[in-house]
Amino acid sequence: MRHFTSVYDLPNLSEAIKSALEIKNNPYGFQHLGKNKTIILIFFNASLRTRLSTQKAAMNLGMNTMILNVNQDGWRMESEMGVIMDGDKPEHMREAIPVIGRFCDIIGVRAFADFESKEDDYTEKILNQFIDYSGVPVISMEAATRHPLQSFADHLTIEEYKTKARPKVVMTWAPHPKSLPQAVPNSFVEWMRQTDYDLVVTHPQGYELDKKFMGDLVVEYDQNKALEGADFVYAKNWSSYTQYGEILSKDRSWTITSDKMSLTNNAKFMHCLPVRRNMIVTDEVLDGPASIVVDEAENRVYSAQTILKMILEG
Ligand code: SN0
Repeated sequence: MRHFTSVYDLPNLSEAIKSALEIKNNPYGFQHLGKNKTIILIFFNASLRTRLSTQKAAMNLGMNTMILNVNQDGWRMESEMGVIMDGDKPEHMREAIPVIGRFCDIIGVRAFADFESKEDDYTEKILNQFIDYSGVPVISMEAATRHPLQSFADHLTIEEYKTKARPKVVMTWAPHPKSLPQAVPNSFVEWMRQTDYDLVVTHPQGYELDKKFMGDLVVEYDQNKALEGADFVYAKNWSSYTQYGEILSKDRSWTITSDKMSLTNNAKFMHCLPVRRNMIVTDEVLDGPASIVVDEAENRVYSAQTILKMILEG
């Protein structure tokens, strides 16, 4: 594996899960791999878990880490080719990326969808420039259309908590005040479809995800019906894909409450965080015994470490 941008980059998903569980049991067992190796983490957007867990994963492997917050500490970067650079962006990615590549062995990139162009977002314009110009392996720390390190941690968490071979996993849209990317739900669905779970997706009309991720999965538009018998409830907001970036609903009858959870098979509640309390989920559910969001976040370390280890092993 050279780059990691989606589940399809893994040579074998169940082996990767096994490896993550081994690393979790023995996190410092592979320190020799990272000696004198450097990872640079580039952030075009804010981060808490991704930044700290990826840095921790790199440290566990004996690597050095450098972090650049592009829009705060760096020059503003131009990404268009052929432009006359007479505006407010002094640096072009075409040079910046190969320069960064000379300073490190692996690059992690976070570049969310910015909703200015659906085409630029869905062709992963920024992430692909890093792949094309850096000369080193690139890992996605949430790009425009996917968040594979999150999905890997989510999968690992379900494997740890499941009490039957084929649990019912329900991904539900929930309301939010802002326009959020589709990366987390796209990636979660894509990842779950690689495993034999009973996956159900529920959302209001107009929130259909790109077919590329959904495949032939049929949406259940009735959230209560979807939640019946669920073993895991994975809540997430996203903005519309078809009416790109728009908020079509803030309907709080979709908020995950104790009443909604009582429809399930004593389900565990999951969310990638940060989570808007009493919009996405009530305090009662989030602070109650069903919530496994902190364990899920901890697994971000082991998912990142598994990927970095595979890349270091070449
Ligand atoms: C990001 C998203 O893709 O939904 C990152 C999730 C891991 N979430 C947000 O940007 C939340 C921002 C907010 O205002 O709640």
